[in-house]
Amino acid sequence: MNTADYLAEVDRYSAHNYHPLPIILSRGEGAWVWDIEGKKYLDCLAAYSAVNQGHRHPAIVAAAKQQIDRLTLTSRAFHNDQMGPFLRELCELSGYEKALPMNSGAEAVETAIKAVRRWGYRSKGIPADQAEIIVCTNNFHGRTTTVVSFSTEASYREGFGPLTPGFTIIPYGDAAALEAAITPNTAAFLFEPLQGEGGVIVPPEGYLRRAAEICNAHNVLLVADEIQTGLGRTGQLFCCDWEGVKPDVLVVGKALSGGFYPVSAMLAGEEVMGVFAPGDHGSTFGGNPLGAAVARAALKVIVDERLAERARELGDWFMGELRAINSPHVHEVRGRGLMIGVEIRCESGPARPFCEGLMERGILAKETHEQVVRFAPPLVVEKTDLEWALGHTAEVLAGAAVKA
Ligand code: IF1
Repeated sequence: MNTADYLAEVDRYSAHNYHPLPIILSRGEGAWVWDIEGKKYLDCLAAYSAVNQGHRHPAIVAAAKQQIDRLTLTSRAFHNDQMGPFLRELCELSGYEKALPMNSGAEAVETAIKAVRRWGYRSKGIPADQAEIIVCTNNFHGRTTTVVSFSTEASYREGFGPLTPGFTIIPYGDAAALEAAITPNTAAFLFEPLQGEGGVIVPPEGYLRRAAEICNAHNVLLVADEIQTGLGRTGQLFCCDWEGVKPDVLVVGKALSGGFYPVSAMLAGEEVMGVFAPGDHGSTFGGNPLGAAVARAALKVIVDERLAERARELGDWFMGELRAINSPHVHEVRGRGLMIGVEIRCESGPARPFCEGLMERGILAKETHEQVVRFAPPLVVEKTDLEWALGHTAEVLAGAAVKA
């Protein structure tokens, strides 16, 4: 089969819930992937930051293979010999008392929503079913019905009602709006310390610290969704570290497993995690030994290979170089670490054609919110790889305004 055959097969049998670039990938290694025609691409999406460690990191491959030959799934009806060590290592690394393992990021966000609501009723005295959670415009926290209930992207929620109530939407980056939105029934503030899908939006300096102060002053839990920004992506272990903020609840996923297996978790202290009694919450695969073994290896790679520091050093340099291209089509280059967005001017058309031009040159970058080309390669990317990519990116960004 060739590319056309694969595309026809997917078109025939798959739901059309995505609009992927027309390439069929078949192999990955480090920051590079190959399609079935043998063409090589620098992966500047890293599966939306789930492959921070690079494709098929050998240490994670070894851990996965070893665990596959021992035990893969027990359910939580029984203990296994990987979950305890995984959660200890995750808590020690992140500085939290407890962790609840789940699978997808959305599941971990849902877990946090359940936990903060129950905390609101039991510890803050919010009347039953009156808990409010404050969220931001342009948020992205997953695709479940409750989570899309508070999305400000119509296409993510239109036609999926009835929607879940209990969410208050405020402008992102506006600490005064946060304080104004708090009521006696507010249980938590759920936010991304840097908005990914929202278009790589970096909040104003001091926003994270101010939000933490406001939440603390009003007995509101600060819940950071670091599923995409966490685990080294923005140049710190967690993006909140940029302002020395430690959220009451931290949600992680994606690179937690290095792209091998869906592993996510909600992290908190006993005062929040204690709302869960046996049987209150769970999932078939949450905390399974294969996912735990893989996540242990994935975390070790992040620490041993100093991926957060690499992201910061390479990201600062790469953003400077992107800005120096000085393309007439670029409105702004922004981001932190290796979570970078290049916003294309509206008069130059949408970002997608620029992504297609990059693809033709062997660079995979994905547009977000029409106008932004996202550059988020695996954190193991070599500087020489990025230097190579810069030349091609400069040519694509210098290209004539492209068709809308
Ligand atoms: C898609 C977006 C990125 C996330 C944050 C929770 C989740 C995600 C900050 C849910 C997941 C993924 C989902 C995927 C594309 C991608 C994405 F474009 F959708 F928004 F990265 F920006 N919080 N993001 O970024 O985690 O349940 O997917 O494991 O749904 O299209 P998940």
